[in-house]
Amino acid sequence: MIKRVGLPALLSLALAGCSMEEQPVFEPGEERPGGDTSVTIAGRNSFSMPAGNMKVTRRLDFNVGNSFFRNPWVASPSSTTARDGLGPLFNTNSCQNCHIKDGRGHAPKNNDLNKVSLLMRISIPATADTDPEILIKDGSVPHPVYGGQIQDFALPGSVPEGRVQVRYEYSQVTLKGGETVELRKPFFSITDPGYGPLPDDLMMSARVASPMIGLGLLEALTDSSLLTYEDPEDRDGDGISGRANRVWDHEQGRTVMGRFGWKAGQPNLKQQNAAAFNGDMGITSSLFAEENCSESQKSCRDLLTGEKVEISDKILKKVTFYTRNLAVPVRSEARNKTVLKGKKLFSDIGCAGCHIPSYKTPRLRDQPEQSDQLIWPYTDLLLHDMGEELADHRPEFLASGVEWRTPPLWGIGKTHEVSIEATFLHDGRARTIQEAILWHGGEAQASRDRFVSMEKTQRAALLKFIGSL
Ligand code: HEC
Ligand code: HEC
Ligand SMILES: [Ca+2]
Ligand SMILES: [Ca+2]
Ligand SMILES: [Ca+2]
Repeated sequence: MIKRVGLPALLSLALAGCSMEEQPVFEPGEERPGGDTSVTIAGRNSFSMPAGNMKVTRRLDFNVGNSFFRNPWVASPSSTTARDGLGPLFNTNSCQNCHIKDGRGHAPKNNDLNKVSLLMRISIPATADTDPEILIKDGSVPHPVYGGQIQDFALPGSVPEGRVQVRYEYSQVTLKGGETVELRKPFFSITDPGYGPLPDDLMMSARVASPMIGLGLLEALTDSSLLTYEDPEDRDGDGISGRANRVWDHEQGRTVMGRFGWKAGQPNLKQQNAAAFNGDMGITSSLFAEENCSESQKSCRDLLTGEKVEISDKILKKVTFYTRNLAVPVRSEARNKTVLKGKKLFSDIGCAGCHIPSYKTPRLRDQPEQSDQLIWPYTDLLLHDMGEELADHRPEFLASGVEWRTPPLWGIGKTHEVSIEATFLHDGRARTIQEAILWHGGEAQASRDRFVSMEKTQRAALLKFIGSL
């Protein structure tokens, strides 16, 4: 595993210059980022395969989970009783509409966000009167009428909560050698509010759907293997702190480490999935039995059927099995010389300080696929201050308005094979991997600056390495 580059290491590197340059080395196993779960695959289905080490008998469950992830849910009552209960308020009618081909979503090109694989979380500032219980369990204060998320669709008879609009401002960055890169920064607003005016101090956080591969392996990691990278006071002086989010586990009824979502606001896949069914599709479950419309959203309330659990525990379990077992593709170019050069630069300039290359999963009795695997996700799942430019100014549990969870980079090179429209970063502002790097600020400012001031050939090697993941 590549060690984190501390300040002394960075200094000695700078002093050593080129003369002492070590040879980049291939590490055993790194071509199979998901260990034995990895699969050899390219093209549109790159993110849609079951874990390579899954027994045939378990594939049936994977396929059932897949059908509930992919197929549209419908309004109840309906003859399709296994998949009814959609709405009254919702963002779209299937998981796959946002997680396109099990990959990520994208930001809109034009002004109209409806039918785009992005969602808008909302909240209002906490005050002295805020019930502390709300902050402990929700992580932020929901709007009293609109809740914690804008649902921009509604069943006939009810009304959507609004339309999410975006406008971009463009700027240029000049890299060493004179090449320029255009960046675009999104500015979001909500128009046509369906349930009364929204306050001026509404906090908004636009989020693009994230890719679904390798999630069961990240869930399997022990807290302690991740917490070793926490350094909230930056005691090792490398400019990188990093701390875990602490979020509410609804099943256990206590606060635990957060792992999923762009701010690590969800503790595990079951809860993340149940929250998605409820928040994004209006499907209630034993975990989230309340529909996503508030008391004052009368046209929504009037349509409620009284059905408390629209997705059964049995089906939620299959969907969760599915989301745990989507395979990470094998890296075909992991031994390429330029790729290995880029890999070394990735650690030399500090990228690997947050995008931690590898871990071992523990032995797991009930999850043979994820058990005992050497994995290469390139994340620490911790929160980092990423600077003002990326800030959403909306807290989520311990995550402040400038903090984001380091996203895994495995499979990222296949993003555009899976969906040509896919975009990077939490709000999808980056159209390319290079743009995503150039937006890094805060704790990542120093490594971003070193990327800008590299020779063009070095930058190309670094990008080729990331493209090979
Ligand atoms: C409206 C678009 C949308 C729909 C529909 C949707 N998701 Fe998501 N999904 C997202 C976004 C956005 C995130 C990141 C959420 C965050 O940052 O809090 C996400 C995150 C996730 C994650 C965590 C991924 C990670 O790396 O942390 C899982 C798992 C997931 N969704 C599963 C589902 C399932 C299952 C469904 C269907 C019930 C679903 N999603 C439907 C947009 C969507
Ligand atoms: C201080 C921690 C940190 C460092 C250092 C860092 N990153 Fe990141 N990286 C992040 C976080 C956090 C995000 C997500 C930010 C967001 O979505 O707003 C991210 C996002 C990315 C993405 C986009 C991922 C996606 O799924 O959209 C890429 C690519 C990336 N980083 C590459 C790099 C490279 C290359 C370097 C070195 C030049 C680097 N990172 C250094 C924390 C870091
Ligand atoms: Ca419903
Ligand atoms: Ca809402
Ligand atoms: Ca540090």
